[in-house]
Amino acid sequence: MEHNTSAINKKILLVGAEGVGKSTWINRILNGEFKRDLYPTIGAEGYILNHKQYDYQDENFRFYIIDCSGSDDVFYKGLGIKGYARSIDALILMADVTKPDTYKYWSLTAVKEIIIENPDIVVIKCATKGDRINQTYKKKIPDGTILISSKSNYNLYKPLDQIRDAFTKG
Ligand SMILES: Nc1nc2c(ncn2[C@@H]2O[C@H](COP(=O)(O)OP(=O)(O)O)[C@@H](O)[C@H]2O)c(=O)[nH]1
Ligand SMILES: [Mg+2]
Repeated sequence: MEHNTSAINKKILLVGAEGVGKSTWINRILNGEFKRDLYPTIGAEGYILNHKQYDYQDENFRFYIIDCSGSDDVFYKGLGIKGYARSIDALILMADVTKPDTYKYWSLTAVKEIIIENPDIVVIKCATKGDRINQTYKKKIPDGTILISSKSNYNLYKPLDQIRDAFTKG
């Protein structure tokens, strides 16, 4: 049993439209592979990410990531994602760079309310499938969005780096 009183745990809520690549991204980090045939996420699934999956230099740093289903009827309009937002430290908003419509999820009422009700959280905007970028898609990326690819590994850890930096750098 590992007992560590100085462990830093940060809870992250990961949201975005269905099919943008949320589960694929987590799986890429946890298992080091790009899998095409993940089951669709039902409800929400939690994953612990520690220095074994990702070299933080600091062994005490751990993320608890909640991967939310992207099914909007169930999850974004009703009780949905807000129930999982309790005591979060960060919110990752994910979209698919090849489907600009998926940026709209970032301004759904439930998402806006999470940000209003948790004013101290770190909010990270991130567009997936960067391996399929072209000029048209590029123009539609909102300001401040990190482009990533779980396929090519491009910027794979950058969303987590930014969250960690927000809590470790003064
Ligand atoms: N080309 C490409 N496809 C991706 C990438 N990330 C995810 N996908 C594909 O997008 C589809 C949906 O991914 P999934 O993780 O289930 O999306 P989720 O609903 O947001 O969890 C799958 O077919 C993935 O293989 C990526 O970085 N590049
Ligand atoms: Mg999923």
